[in-house]
Amino acid sequence: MKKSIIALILIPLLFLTVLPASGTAAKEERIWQDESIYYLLIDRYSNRDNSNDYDVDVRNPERFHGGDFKGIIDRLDHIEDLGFTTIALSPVFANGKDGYHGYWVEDFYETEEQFGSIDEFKKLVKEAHDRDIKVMIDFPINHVGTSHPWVNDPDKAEWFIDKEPIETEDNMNKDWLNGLPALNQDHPEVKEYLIDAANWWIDETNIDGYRIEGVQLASQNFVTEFVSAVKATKKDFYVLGDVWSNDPNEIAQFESTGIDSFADYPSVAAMRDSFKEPDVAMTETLADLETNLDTYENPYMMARFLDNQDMVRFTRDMIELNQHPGPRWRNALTYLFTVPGIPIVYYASEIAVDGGETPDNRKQMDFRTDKELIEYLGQLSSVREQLPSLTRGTIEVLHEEDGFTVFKREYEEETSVVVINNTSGTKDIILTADQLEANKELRGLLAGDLVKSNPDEEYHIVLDREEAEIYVLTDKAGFNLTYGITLLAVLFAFFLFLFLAKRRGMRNNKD
Ligand SMILES: [Ca+2]
Ligand SMILES: [Ca+2]
Repeated sequence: MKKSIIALILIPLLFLTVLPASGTAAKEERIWQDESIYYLLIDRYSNRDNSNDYDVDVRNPERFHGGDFKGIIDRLDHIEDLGFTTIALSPVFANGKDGYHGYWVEDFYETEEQFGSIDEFKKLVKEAHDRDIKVMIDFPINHVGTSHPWVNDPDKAEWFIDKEPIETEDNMNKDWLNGLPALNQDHPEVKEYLIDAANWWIDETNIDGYRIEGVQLASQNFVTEFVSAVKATKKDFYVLGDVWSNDPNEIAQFESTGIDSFADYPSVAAMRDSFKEPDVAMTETLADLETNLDTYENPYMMARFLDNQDMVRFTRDMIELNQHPGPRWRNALTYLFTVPGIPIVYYASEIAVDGGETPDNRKQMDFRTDKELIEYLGQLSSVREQLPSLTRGTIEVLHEEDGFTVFKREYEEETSVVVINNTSGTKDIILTADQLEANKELRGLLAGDLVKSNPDEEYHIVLDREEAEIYVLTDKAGFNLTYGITLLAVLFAFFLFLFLAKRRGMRNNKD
């Protein structure tokens, strides 16, 4: 029959019109610079086993609150919803009394009994891996707790540099290090012990990385040997270093140790200033970005963050200015997730938790609050995962004015454009053919905005106050769409004609 022949021709044509347009780079194997890290304090995250709450006082911020490995396992859904690809944990090792933060180690071969058993920890790693989430832990290389048996062992006197308080930079607030015995890492037995223990945890539990605090306090020969040893133990093993400095040149000096990533302390202050309120020029923040690209050997591996367990929480900056934290965090996170570098988000950022100086910045996680930021982070993570240009691409700032920022990322065939309107009014911008390839379209992946290049080969982007959008440049679907609509109209007219003809025929028969 004529009707079915036409349908057979038309239907495949219709399908062709809805095929996705090209423009995104081919999916490649995940590398560390593609990761996004969620850092949490085990004790403050989730308590799902009361049988290990031996010395807990939830009203005292300087004591254990009861969080454990089982609690984290039960919250893996939450972390997966946020889209993080790596979880970083505070130290898991057995600690002395009130060592809730994990830095008062008394045994490098045992888990802290209040966090759970090593089997529970292994289960946590396995369940995270089953969800394609990596797990890294803090490995304290510089100090042990005062209750560590070595401290009072006369045979181990040379294992320590001294037992005097360690002076640290005041602004970094490393209070728990003060008074801790410092290890003599150049002593061959100490070096061997720490490296053996680090390798043992990798072999035993299959973790994916270590975070090292206070790299600048350590023997650099030791750090170099430590890093090369752990990297030889597991393929793609990752080491993140914390150098407490606001000077990029000082941090860059430690790149020769082989550490993969460094916490980007120098960028934090300007970034917080840029996003704690609207209408602030991004000049300094964008200059920091440029400095990173110029200074570091691996700028794309710099670990970028807005706050951590040693800082006043970012939310506090907003509250002090009577700003609503939601939009502030959304814009800041959009920036953090779309510029070169690995984002590290400190737990409870997703609920915009407030907190002052340590230990007030280590509050108990609350899972029963507002979901707004949680959903946004999930979306942001998914866009970052979809677009390799955001983690691997070049960056070019196209526009910046008082918090309205537009930048372009390019990787292989993929071009993305990030627009952040961190101002108190609607903003628009015209991107010209010399900034962006003409005759294509920009597809927004956060809010679903669509911008086509106009007859003058320009893209006119309009964004509401405090909103952000991440666009990917794709071939115009416009022609296909019009074609599809036309085909649908033709089909509809055809069937309508058949229907009317049939009805007319029936009527004629009746007559
Ligand atoms: Ca517990
Ligand atoms: Ca203990």
